[in-house]
Amino acid sequence: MTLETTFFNHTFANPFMNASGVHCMTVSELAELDRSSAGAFITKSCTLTERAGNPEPRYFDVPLGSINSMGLPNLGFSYYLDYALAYEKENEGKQPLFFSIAGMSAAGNLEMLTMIENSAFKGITELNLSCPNVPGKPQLAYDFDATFDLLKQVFARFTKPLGIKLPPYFDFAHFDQMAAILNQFPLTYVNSINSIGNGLYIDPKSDSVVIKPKDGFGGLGGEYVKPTALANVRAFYTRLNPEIKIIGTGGIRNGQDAYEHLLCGATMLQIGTELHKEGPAIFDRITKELAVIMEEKGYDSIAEFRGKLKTMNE
Ligand code: RRO
Repeated sequence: MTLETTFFNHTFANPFMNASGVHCMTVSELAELDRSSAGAFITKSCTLTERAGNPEPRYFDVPLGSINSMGLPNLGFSYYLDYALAYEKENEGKQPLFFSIAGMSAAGNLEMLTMIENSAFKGITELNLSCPNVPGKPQLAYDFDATFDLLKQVFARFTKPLGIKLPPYFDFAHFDQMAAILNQFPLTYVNSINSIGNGLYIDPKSDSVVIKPKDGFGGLGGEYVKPTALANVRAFYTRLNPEIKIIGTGGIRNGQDAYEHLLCGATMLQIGTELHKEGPAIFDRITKELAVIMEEKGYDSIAEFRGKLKTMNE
């Protein structure tokens, strides 16, 4: 029995990764992910220049998940590109690195992509179109025309492997429209979902919000979001060209959650809220739990059940 997963011409030991933003801001956090049992890992979404992000408290664990309004704090594009190039030099032949960018404008994204294109970077770039937390900046992927225009410009200059991080959608019309746009581009993957934007959590004792930015509004993660994440993974798996793989993110806390994302069609799996709660040791626990479920069901590999969700009309 194996959890090995082939994605972008590479066989990863297992499908698990961190979700960008969790445990990946600094070189020392990234080194901990590298030493963990995760099959791969990704850097914090970055901007051209360093950002302090929103005022604290800006991340809060709640009983059914988390709420955050980090506001894109990061150490700047060059910090992560320098790390990525050094990592690749030291780890030739190891699994490719995922590199997340989230420009403050289309021009910022195109500038970072041009620098990645012209660098020696050999890994996979994730373009985050779904940060819900920068005051005054709506999530780009909720604007279908702007998403199409940006991807057109991106693929006119960028030839390395590229995936995009999407927000959750909640209507079949939106799944259809977004899939029709994405199918026009040679994307390596689509990552669904980012946090459910702009939730509001109230502390019952104090009658107060629990994070400071945006009067308490923030992106939801964890148990709250799993059904929405599974729906988005399934909706894109059944609509996108098969060359475009799906990374499933949202509400993965245990082996069963991971198994469900794989049944819906995900190839790689990312963990945010639960990684924040447990630290990188989660990857040991969850790989074992997934292996136990596969054994109970008689599967030797993920490929045997990926995408094979049953519906009631068959
Ligand atoms: O930094 C953040 O506030 C943040 C980002 Br960029 C994102 O993509 N998703 C999220 O929940 N928080």
